[in-house]
Amino acid sequence: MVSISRRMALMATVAIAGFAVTAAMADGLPPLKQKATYKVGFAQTESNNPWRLAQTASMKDEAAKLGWQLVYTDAAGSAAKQVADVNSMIAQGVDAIFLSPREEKPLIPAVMAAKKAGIPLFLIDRSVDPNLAKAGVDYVTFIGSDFLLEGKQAADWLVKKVDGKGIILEIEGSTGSSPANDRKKGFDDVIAQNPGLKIVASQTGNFNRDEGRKTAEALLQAHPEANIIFAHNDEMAIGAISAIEAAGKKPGKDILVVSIDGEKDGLQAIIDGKMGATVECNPKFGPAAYAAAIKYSKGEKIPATMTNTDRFYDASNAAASIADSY
Ligand code: GYE
Repeated sequence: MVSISRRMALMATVAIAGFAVTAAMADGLPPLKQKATYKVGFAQTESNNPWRLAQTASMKDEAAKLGWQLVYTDAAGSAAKQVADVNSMIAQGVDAIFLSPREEKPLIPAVMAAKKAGIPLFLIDRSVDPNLAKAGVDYVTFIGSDFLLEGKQAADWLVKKVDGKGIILEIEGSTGSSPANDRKKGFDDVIAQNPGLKIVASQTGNFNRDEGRKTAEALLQAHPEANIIFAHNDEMAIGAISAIEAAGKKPGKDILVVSIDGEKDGLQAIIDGKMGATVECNPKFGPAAYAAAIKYSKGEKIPATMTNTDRFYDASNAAASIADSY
């Protein structure tokens, strides 16, 4: 009750003063002033894989095209550092913040600090716990892929490919991150509906190649009967392919590999017959991220979620797609 009447009072004051009521004001989000140029922050999670490098390049290139100043930080895989990075952007007085939150819960304080400081924040690529911070209320919007759908698409492909039968090892992304949580749920839910398929182990490989390789190595030893590996990203899938080969087995033959991202090395693994398929997760956020900020500055209503449309790669299109991959 209190918040509704306060909101109405605010809207009434704004109307009396003769200003346009922007979506931002009505929703309690900090507005973004219309300016010829901006100083914005991009808080990256880490830079240890091609996906991250492609994302950073896209954010930097697009800022340069627009003539905006970009304050760039790299949390080097630490959620605590990423919170500190966002606080430092706030202290530097940026106009808006683009955040790829490493994990769903630890980045909540960063989202809330930006809101409190009156700086609009846009989540790109990863999200935060929706029970603790709300899109359109605590931050402007989430722009990214549908991770549940990615997991589901990987599983659907597999079910068809192996005719509903197989023993699966799952290599998860960084623990507590939204893509790891949702890809697992999307994948596991489909597998649970197929009694001939069984996930015998599921462990993190932290979204990187070497940890993916080590996790695959341990799981292959513990479960020599496994004939399928689902990895939450291509880097870990490629690590797993090395582990399969080191165990004296043939990736793509003895063990089917399916993953997510669509990076160059992933597509090459498909071309080489070592990986079956990968669901695209596009890292090139620059154009969509800054376009959303410009729209927002004009007081236009921004949807709480802006979902990227991604492709699916297998042997039928990997070769044709590799040139514009990263
Ligand atoms: O799949 C992975 C990266 O957050 C969607 O993180 C992203 C994931 C992507 O490190 O390769």
